[in-house]
Amino acid sequence: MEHQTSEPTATQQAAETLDGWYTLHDFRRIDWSRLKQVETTVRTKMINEFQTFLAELGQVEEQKEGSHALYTIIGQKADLVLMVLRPTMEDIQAVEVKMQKLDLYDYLIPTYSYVSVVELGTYRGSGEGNPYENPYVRDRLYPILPKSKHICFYPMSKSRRDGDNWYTLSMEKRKELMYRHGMIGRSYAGKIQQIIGGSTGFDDWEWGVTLFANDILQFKKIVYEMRFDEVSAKYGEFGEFFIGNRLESSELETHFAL
Ligand code: 76R
Repeated sequence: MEHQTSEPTATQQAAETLDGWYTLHDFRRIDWSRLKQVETTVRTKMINEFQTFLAELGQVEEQKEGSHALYTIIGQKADLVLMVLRPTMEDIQAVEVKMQKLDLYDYLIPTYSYVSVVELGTYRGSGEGNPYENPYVRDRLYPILPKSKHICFYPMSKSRRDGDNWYTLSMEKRKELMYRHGMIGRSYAGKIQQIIGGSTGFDDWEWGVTLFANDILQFKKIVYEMRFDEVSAKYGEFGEFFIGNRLESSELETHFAL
């Protein structure tokens, strides 16, 4: 008896990703009431120690062995975020441990953190040859973070609801949808820089989205516009949003002045 060809199963081809530097977003609240009890000279010393730490991170960035960014956070979810990128998760942890040993960090209370790895999708193909040797790809996988005035961070997943399950869509369909997503994204060229961190298996959501802009209103515009695009409208599920302003190391004395 002729063997019947089996029906295509619901299992779809997984998207291939290119993975770059590991990433930690470390959100902290400033414990002002305790900090107010610290003598000015002691506080200044703590800030200087923090500035030395930031200068060390700056040296790593100059060697192109990682990158970091310090921003304030507006609203009550946190007061500061330090975003750090490093080649390995061990390097990430080393920065985390070093940071936690700083005297100032006795007064910076953890409120949220996010762990991911810089990810590029290959829905548009990954070009000729080894993509990890392509300079354009390398610049995006191992990015030196922009010095933009503002940051926006939020975690998100793609839905697995019956009817709207991203993970049961065919590769062809996902490619088509991601193409449209990319086109919207590109219309923000020069206004928004985005870093997508893949976090499936690493943290509670599937991606961490970090956006940088000099005009803070562009965050609202791009996120709103994407909400009408099928990828986000039907399949996007979002966590908490954090936005903030760039905080230079040289501004820390003023920022912490009482
Ligand atoms: O064109 C390309 O080469 C890149 C295409 C591209 C991919 C594969 C792209 C472009 N993104 C991709 C993947 Mn994106 N992105 C988001 C958000 O709030 C929302 O609704 C969504 C949050 C924003 C604002 C954004 C911006 N992107 C992804 C993925 C992984 C999906 C997967 O693999 O299933 C997510 C979760 C995601 C989410 N995207 C762009 C942007 C911008 C600005 C671009 C254009 C960037 C450029 O061309 O340089």
